Amino acid sequence: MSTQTEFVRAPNAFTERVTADGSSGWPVEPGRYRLVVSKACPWASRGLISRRLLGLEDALSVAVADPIQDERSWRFTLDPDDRDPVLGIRFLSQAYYKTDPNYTGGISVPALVDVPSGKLVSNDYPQLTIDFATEWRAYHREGAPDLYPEQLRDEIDDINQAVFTDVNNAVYQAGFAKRPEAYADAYHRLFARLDALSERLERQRFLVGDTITEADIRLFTTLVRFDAVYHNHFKCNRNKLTEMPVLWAYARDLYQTPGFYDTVDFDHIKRHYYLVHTNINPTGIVPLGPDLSGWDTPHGREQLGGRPFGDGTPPAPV
Ligand SMILES: N[C@@H](CCC(=O)N[C@@H](CS)C(=O)NCC(=O)O)C(=O)O
Repeated sequence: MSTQTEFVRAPNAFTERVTADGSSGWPVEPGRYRLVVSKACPWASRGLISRRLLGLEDALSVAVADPIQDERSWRFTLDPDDRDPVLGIRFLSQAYYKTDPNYTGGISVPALVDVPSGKLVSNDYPQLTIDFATEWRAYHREGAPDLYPEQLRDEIDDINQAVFTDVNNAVYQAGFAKRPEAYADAYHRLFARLDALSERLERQRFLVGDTITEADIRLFTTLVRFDAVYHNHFKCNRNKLTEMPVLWAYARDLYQTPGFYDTVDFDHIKRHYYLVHTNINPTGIVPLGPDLSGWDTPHGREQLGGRPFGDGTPPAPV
C-alpha cells in the first residue's frame, strides 16, 4: 500500500478480450455480448458513451444495474422480477462465479458478459472501450468517429495515464483517504492536473487532435460527476467545476453532444455515492443540489474550431 495514497485500486481480474478475428476465443458477434453497467459509475459510463458515439447499440446490448449495491453487490432490481431479462440473473456476481466459482474479489462494473454461456468475459474497463473503437469496427454506424486514431495513440495513451492517475482515480483517493496526508496528496495532484488541463484546453477544443477521442470520454466521466459528488462527498473542494471556466465550458460542450448527455443520470450518480458509501455519509441524506440547469447553457467552444466527429457525424439523438 502506498504511504501517500492509501486507497489502492484492485487490478481487474477478468481481462479476456473480444476481438475482430476471434483469435482470443471471443469473436465480435452482434447480439452475443451484454455490457453490464451502473450509470453511476464513471468507469462503466465510458463504455456507455463510446457505444453510443460508435453506434454499437444494436450489436451490443446493455444491462443497467440498480445504482445501490447491497451486500451481494450489483443487482438487477430495476428490471421486472428483479432479473436481467437477457442474462436471466438477479446479481452480476452470478456471471463472475459462473466464470470462476472460486473468485473472491470484488464484483465491479463495467462487465462484459457472454450471453450464451452467461460467463463474464471482461471487467477490464480501460481495454473495453479501446476494443469498442478498434475491434468492433465492422459494426460501427455509418459516420462513426475514430475514437482511437492510430496516429494519435501515443498522445492519447499518455494523457489517459495522467488523467487516470491525477483525475479519475485521484478523486477516489481523496474521498477514501484515512489520513490527512493521503487526502492532501490526492487533492493537490487533482487540482494541479485540472489546472494543467485547463491551460491545454484553453487553446484547443478537445484533448488530443481536433476531434473527440477516447481521452475526452475519460476526462468527461469525472468532470460530469464533479459538482454533484466529488466536490462535496469526496472533499475535492478547492473549486467546483463551474468555477473553472475552461473545463466547465469543455465539459458542457461534450455534455451537449448526443452520446454524452443521454448516458448521464444524475439521480443514479448521486444516490450511488451518497447512499453506498455509508462510512463517508452515515446519515444517508442525498443532497438536493446542485442546480444542474447550467449544463444546458451555451459553451462557446465552437470558436476554437475543431471537428467533433472528424469526417463523420454525431449519433442520432436517442
Ligand atoms: N473494476 C475496476 C473499476 C471499476 C469500478 O471500480 N467500479 C465500481 C463502481 S464505480 C464497482 O463496481 N465497485 C464495486 C467493487 O469493486 O466491488 C476496479 O476494481 O478498479
